[in-house]
Amino acid sequence: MNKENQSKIIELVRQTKPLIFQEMTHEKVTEKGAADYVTNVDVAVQKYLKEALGNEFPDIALIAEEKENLGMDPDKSYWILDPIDGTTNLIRDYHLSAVSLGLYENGEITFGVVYNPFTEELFYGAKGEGAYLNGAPIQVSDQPEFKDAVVSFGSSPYEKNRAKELFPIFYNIFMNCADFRRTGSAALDICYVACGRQHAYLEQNLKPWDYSGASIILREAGGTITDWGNKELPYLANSDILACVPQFRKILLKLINV
Ligand code: LIP
Repeated sequence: MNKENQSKIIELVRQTKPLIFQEMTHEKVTEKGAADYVTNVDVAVQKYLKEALGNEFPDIALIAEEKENLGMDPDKSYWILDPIDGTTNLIRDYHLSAVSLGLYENGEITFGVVYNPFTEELFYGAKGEGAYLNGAPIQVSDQPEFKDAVVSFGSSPYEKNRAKELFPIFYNIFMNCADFRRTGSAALDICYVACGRQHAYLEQNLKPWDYSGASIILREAGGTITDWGNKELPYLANSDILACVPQFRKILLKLINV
């Protein structure tokens, strides 16, 4: 993706801000499942970006959260879009929600944008070209000691049946690090590792649109992201996510797989 097209995409994502604030003035919430919601804001942002990206890049198909995610062919190129990552946060006016967009081509994510219009923070990363926050280069933290690490976790609120297995793992990690965080947005959590605000983020069974856009941002900032078995991410399927600074990968894999 050349620089000119990167700027075009970033501008298209930025243009979701007035639409998001406009749609929030008449917010309508629909429950998709237990603790799983969609709003008119999610739907409007997805419709806008589907049209805008389709006009600019007609050869690239779309995979998106709201009913736009069937028949994924690994040989095709796709935009992988979460119109609002952190929908529960949006509904609660928590200001930790983001538009997350990734470009999937030849089996990998080569470009990603994550934009939080509430904090006016735009993260992006391009394969081999580094990662940026509002235009400034970002790097993961080089913190040496895990006892001083800040770790963020995802509680899988849509699948509370996992809690019995999950929380003992989180307990083990908590007892060995400095402290925990929970933002409620996987895309922002992964970007917060990329810019050094935290050292790791983990969650089970995330959807492609929750993790794809941010994954290239973390990698280009010097971080690592795999599933809980230390395997490459599928991008076109759900996956457990372990995103972290390289120096803590070994201890986290040990604590996860105790
Ligand atoms: C959310 C993720 C979050 C996770 C939630 C949900 P959504 O995405 O960002 O990390 O805990 O279960 O998957 O549904 O707001 O796009």
